[in-house]
Amino acid sequence: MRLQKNKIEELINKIEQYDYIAIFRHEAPDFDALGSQNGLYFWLKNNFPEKNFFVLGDSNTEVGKNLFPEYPSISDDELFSKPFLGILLDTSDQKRISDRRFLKADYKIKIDHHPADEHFADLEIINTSFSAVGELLYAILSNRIISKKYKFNSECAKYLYVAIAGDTSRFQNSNTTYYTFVAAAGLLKYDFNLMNDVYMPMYNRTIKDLEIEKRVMSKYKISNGGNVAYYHLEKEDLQEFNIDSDEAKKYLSLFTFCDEIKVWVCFAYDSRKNNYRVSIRSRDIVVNKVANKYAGGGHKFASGARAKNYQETLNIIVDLDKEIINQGK
Ligand SMILES: [Mn+2]
Repeated sequence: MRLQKNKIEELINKIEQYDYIAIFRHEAPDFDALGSQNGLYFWLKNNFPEKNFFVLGDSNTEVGKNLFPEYPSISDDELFSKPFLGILLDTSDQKRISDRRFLKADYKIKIDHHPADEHFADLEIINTSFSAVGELLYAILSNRIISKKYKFNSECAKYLYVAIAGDTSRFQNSNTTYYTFVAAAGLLKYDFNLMNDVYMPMYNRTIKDLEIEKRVMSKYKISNGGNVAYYHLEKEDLQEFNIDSDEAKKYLSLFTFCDEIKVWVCFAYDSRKNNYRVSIRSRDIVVNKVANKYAGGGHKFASGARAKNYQETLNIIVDLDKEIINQGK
């Protein structure tokens, strides 16, 4: 059973019960976090026009700049002094939830596809077999319990599609399943244009991007073991191109299809935290064990971590080389 009926019933009961509903997601959001958040928002707004919905989280993100609406910041009076339902998306551990005021929610519902180490919501709908929370939300909202009473709309469909395309790297990653395509097919029944409304705003490239790619290509190194490619984007690089450490990892996709490279890593200097943001990708090497060792975690083939300094970034590469041998690859 992919979805538990009683949990879907509980979810819709709570949505019906509360007049104030706030949707949260993780910090440094990706397309799944923002896509599922916006998708759910437009679904709720369309089906419950009389209720008040709030989209929360840091707004200083470059991800999908022209794709997602800007939301006004929310004062304590507007929402947080009232009993509200908090819906938490795409976040396995509560310290990564953007906007700490989720703690004030009267009732918390977590909807996620990451393996869960901690439980912090009153209702948790977690299933790691879904490629994206966008796919999980599609399955929930199109389930008969809900769909016999409530409707999808194209705005919601577009954003859930964005969420799925993001977490599967456009249906290329191994997390893509038969059900992922069922969801994508279901969403494409609605009125949005794949190229103009989805892929162009998601992957729009500028000449600056080409210049950063040139920099990454000139800087990347191969590990001593020969299996890991990695690049550092230092403070000066990021300043020169005026990008932050969040954006640096998007150039990892340059390495995806090189079969001599089994794991590829981006180290981006984070001036705010004075350390390196680490992003690790692979096709079939499990990398989240190494990420866990360095204050991180995530999916089996796509993880994030933190390195205290340059030396520690090199230690991570040594660990990944060992891990590849341990896994017999
Ligand atoms: Mn996700």
